[in-house]
Amino acid sequence: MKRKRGIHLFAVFIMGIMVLSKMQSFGAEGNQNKIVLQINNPRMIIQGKEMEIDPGKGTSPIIVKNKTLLPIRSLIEALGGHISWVQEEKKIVVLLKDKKIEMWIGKNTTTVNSVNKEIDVSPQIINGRTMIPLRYVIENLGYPVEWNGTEKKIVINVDYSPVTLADKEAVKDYLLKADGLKYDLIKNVDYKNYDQKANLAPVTGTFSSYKTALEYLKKYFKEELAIKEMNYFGLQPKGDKLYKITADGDQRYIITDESEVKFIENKENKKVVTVQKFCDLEGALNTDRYTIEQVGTNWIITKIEKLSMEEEVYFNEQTENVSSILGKDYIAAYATDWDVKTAWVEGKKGDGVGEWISIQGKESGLLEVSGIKIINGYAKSENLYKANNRVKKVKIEFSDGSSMEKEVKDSLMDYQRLEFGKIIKTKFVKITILEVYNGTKYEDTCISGIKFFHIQKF
Ligand SMILES: [Ca+2]
Ligand SMILES: [Ca+2]
Repeated sequence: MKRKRGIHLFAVFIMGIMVLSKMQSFGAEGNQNKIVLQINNPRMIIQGKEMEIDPGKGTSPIIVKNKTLLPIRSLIEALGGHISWVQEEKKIVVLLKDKKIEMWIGKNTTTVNSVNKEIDVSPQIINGRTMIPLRYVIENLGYPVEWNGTEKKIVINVDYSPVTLADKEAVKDYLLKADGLKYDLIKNVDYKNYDQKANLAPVTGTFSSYKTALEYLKKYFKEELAIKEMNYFGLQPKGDKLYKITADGDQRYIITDESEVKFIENKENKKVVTVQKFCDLEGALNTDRYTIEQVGTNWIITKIEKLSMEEEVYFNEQTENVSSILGKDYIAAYATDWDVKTAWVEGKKGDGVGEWISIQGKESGLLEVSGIKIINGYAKSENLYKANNRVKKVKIEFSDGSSMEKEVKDSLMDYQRLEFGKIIKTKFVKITILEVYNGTKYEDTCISGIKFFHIQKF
């Protein structure tokens, strides 16, 4: 799902040279996701393509009372929108996606989706051309605008599609759907088989019960696939916990956490709200910050910033050592085999305190690791989970000599995150059992899954 940003840079660079006399630094910023304009320059770059702002007329953007004005038709049309002119009223109507902006020549009142808004510099006719305040229109369409005063350059970020939402609840709902736009595009796809849909981002949502979650999935998949989706991590229907289904590209998963969407910041008379999105791959926290602006009665996502990205990491030619096993069906490799139905089970008499598993790569290879994801206990079924011991506290050791102790929750089928709080470069990760939750039947301490993750901060 990563955009290919580099591909058009060379072409843009060449165009940049062609117009070098006018626009010294156009090329560098004229990338695929941006629109670049400059005061007194009749040309602009739209998503890698250079074109005239006002074809055949040579009109350039100008500044009036600190606001940039220009003929805006080409720009709006290049964005996929439409402009109309109502002669009787001297009215300009801008339409783009679900946005409608009405402006009148010489008037300081406008409407944005039928809500009246004041504008400090009105549209005006200069030298026979209709000049429109750029920032006002673009920002109300939901795109952020940057102004570079030194180069008198305007950069519009069109890296994403602005999303308009009715209210805070809709914002929350949208963010819970993590990949809302893609989801909308593909939800009607008829998946012929399970594997085929694995590369798509199909379904997200939060549900109060297993049943409602399953009903939801059944809208998009055949019943058999919906059940398979629910069982992806061996989850069984269990009580009334909140079921959250979310998706990220090639993986789906179900977790039972509460919603993490929080409105964490309020400023400018509550017009801007910053929200953190958690995009949870087995509990991964790929954190984005969404800036939501309230425009009239609408909430518009105007900015998305990536704060951190988490990915799973593995030792090169990874191997496992353990202090003991219960038998050949409970070997060390079952802790790291990606199968929640298999487990490493220690083989010592008693609860296995002091038993350990060590995971390492080949010889000198260092892994940069930010934490461990662990599936506690024997997760094959709820009964087996309860019957056997789970780890409660572990010691984690690294090849640099450092170590830490971590509590592990007694929680079935979660990839629990044990974060180190920093990146550790290590040749091995050794996990020693310090305390256990006792099983109802056996003194065998089990771990069904261990993965490592690396967090990149931006
Ligand atoms: Ca396993
Ligand atoms: Ca034991």
